[in-house]
Amino acid sequence: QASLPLVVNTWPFKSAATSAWSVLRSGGSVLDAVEKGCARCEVEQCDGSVGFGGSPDESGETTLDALIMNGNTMEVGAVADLRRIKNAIGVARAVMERTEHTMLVGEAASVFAENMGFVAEDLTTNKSLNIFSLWLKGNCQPNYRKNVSPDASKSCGPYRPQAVQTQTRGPRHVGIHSHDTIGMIALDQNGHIAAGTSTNGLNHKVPGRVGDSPIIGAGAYADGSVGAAAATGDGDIMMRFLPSYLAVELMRAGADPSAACKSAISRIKRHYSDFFGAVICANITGHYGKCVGSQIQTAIFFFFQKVMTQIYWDSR
Ligand code: SD4
Repeated sequence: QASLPLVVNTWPFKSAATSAWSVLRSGGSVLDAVEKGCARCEVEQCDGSVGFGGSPDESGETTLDALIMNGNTMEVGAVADLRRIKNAIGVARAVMERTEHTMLVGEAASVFAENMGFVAEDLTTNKSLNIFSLWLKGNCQPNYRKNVSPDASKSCGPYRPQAVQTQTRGPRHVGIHSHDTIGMIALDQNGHIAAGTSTNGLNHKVPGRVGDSPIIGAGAYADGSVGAAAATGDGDIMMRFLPSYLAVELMRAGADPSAACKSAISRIKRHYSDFFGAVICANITGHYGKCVGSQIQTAIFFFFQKVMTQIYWDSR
């Protein structure tokens, strides 16, 4: 199974894998591969969940989260709640390479990006407007709020807190078509490894919401002496468990990539049995694995088939 170099990513985003692959084949770095691969999805708006024009929040705006990590230098760049800039993974890389910081967020991150030469554009599209207006017509049910008053739950915010708890969150909000972040791992023949993510988060999220994807150790993690991992799924739950970090640490302790992914998912399922998500792992010898966690039995098979795209280049 092991073969180097290696590109592994979540979901059947083949053109992203192909882009990353061609970078490695032409001698490019693993960072370039991850950036190009994820950027390809940002341009193609993979599954509507990566890049512009997807997942409008409660105010109709699309905001982006992304992360890139160099497993050999342990440098990281991340951007969260990014507005008006399409190339979130590029901005994440600029945070890593053009600042001493690790993460920038929100409006200030967008201003930083503009200063770095990224073009400011409206991330809204007809599709995102349509998703948003359908939601408005459905009385703006607050998908991700709890403890809101019944009245408030039937009108668009601002939502008022209330003593009586209204459980609004449930499996209906998570599933194969509402969570399709790209998470990517690239490994070259010299043992260089990098990981990254890019997403537009969740439909109808509360403005300002940041998911797991840009959180180091949650959305992705890489360590050049061990391997890397990346996650996709219900970020509000996943980020509580740092599954990518956990998977890398398990591989460090000797677990093979499949077992490491499985343990990272099991840790979450112990607390949230209806959680939906997946982790992909690769070690520096080029072995890789995946694990999908879901209560939606009918979705597992479908999801399982499609969760990972991998391309090898056999140098022989
Ligand atoms: C998030 N984890 O923002 C992301 C969404 C996702 O596959 O993974 N989609 O919660």
